[in-house]
Amino acid sequence: MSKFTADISHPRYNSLLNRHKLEVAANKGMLANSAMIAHGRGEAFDYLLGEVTTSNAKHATTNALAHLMAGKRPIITINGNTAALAGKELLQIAEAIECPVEINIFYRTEERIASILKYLEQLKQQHNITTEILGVNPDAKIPGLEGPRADCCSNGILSSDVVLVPLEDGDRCEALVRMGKTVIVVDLNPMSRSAKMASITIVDEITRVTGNMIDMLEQENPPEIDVNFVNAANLQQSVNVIAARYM
Ligand code: PTJ
Repeated sequence: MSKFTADISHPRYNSLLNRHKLEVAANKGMLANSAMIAHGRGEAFDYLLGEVTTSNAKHATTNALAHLMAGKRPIITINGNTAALAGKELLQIAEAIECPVEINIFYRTEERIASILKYLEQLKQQHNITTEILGVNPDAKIPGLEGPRADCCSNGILSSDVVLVPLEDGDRCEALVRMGKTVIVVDLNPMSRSAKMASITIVDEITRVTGNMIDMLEQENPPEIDVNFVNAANLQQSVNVIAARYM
């Protein structure tokens, strides 16, 4: 496996670092075969957005965090890509808002679950995190989905009221919305089905989102729910940012 050698002054440092994190995770067996394709699609949209957190994305992040903090049974789900890119930060956010995380992968194999679990347990130890990790022994199904992608935990996703599902598949996002949950998606593509289906879509790169959430959690004033938030308008703002950059 190649060693990460890029200099922090490199203009594409973060992009190169994220690619390296995925390379390492792939070697550990954490990722789906199509993980790099999904990441490449994300990178393409990030390039169009200017590789920065736009003001509407920041607002969506604030609103999402406020909903998670106000939830009765919030949950943060972690798949292969998000474990690799932002596993530590997602665990830290869950610790701060006192909710569990659930490993919830689209291309489910027991080998991948075990590999992701091992990685997250190591992060917990290294960073003194006590957050519970669910998802290893699913005992429930997300209604309306077929096969292993429906698997979930009754004390996790199934009974949650607010669910953060970064880089989620459109079908599963739709099924969670049908269950009446507040579904928060992170997706760089403002036109994806997940982005359109979710209650709140953060059109931003997952490592920037988790960094922003951690900054917000460290601030004195807690984030506030925006009762007037309209997700379609938020998505349109991201599309407008892209259009304005290339006109
Ligand atoms: O670990 P698994 O089995 O759950 O599989 C995870 C992937 C991501 C492979 C799986 O969920 C998948 O195939 O996802 P999709 O349907 O390709 O959707 C991924 C979406 O995430 C795309 O719309 C990308 O634009 C977006 N995306 C990719 N990388 C990032 C991202 N959004 C934010 N930050 C990223 N780093």
